[in-house]
Amino acid sequence: MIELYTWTTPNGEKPVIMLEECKLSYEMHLVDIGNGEQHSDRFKAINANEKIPALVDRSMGGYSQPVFESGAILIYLAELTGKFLPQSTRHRSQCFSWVFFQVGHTGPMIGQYHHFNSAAPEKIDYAIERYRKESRRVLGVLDGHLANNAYLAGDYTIADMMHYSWARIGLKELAEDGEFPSLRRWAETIGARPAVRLGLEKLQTAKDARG
Ligand SMILES: N[C@@H](CCC(=O)N[C@@H](CS)C(=O)NCC(=O)O)C(=O)O
Repeated sequence: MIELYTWTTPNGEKPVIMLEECKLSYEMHLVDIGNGEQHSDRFKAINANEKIPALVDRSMGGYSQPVFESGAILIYLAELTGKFLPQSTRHRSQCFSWVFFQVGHTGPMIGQYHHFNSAAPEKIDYAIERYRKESRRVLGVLDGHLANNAYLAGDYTIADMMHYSWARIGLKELAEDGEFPSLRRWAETIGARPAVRLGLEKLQTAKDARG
């Protein structure tokens, strides 16, 4: 059985989407990061970095496989199932380029923008402007690529799953009406996928059940 440790955040949504896309059975364990549950000894044993998401695969026979970092989790599941990761080195490396672009740029820039603009106790104009500008640049990079491509790396892959939740937030918080049209078209396509809808619904239902 696969155990997923997650929460209702953009990084936490990615593995739920992938698990649903792969039709794998899994147990969802919510880790309320607002309450500091990511710092518990039990969770630290799974992810020493004390952040969601993390996964433990107990279906490996003699041992349990812990995996942390959303990118590593999606690659693990793609290798396990043979799905959503191209086979050829050429196409696989394109997919990894966009996966790592998400890990290094899309997530951190939009995440920092969101933090400084909406959560920080003090308004620091320099930080807000720095991350606003860089986030918008990243949204532009994605939009430019998607103007000529249906998905980020050939067919629908883990690169798209890595980006979906962050793109949704970026478009909501950082884009003017009608801006980044190709990214919007792509986000609507991904958001309409039954597995994406089901995964996000399950995650929200699990959180609501916690009260
Ligand atoms: N690069 C990591 C980022 C993970 C991350 O930042 N998780 C956040 C939630 S989206 C978290 O656990 N925050 C709690 C904390 O920082 O204490 C990944 O992609 O998995």
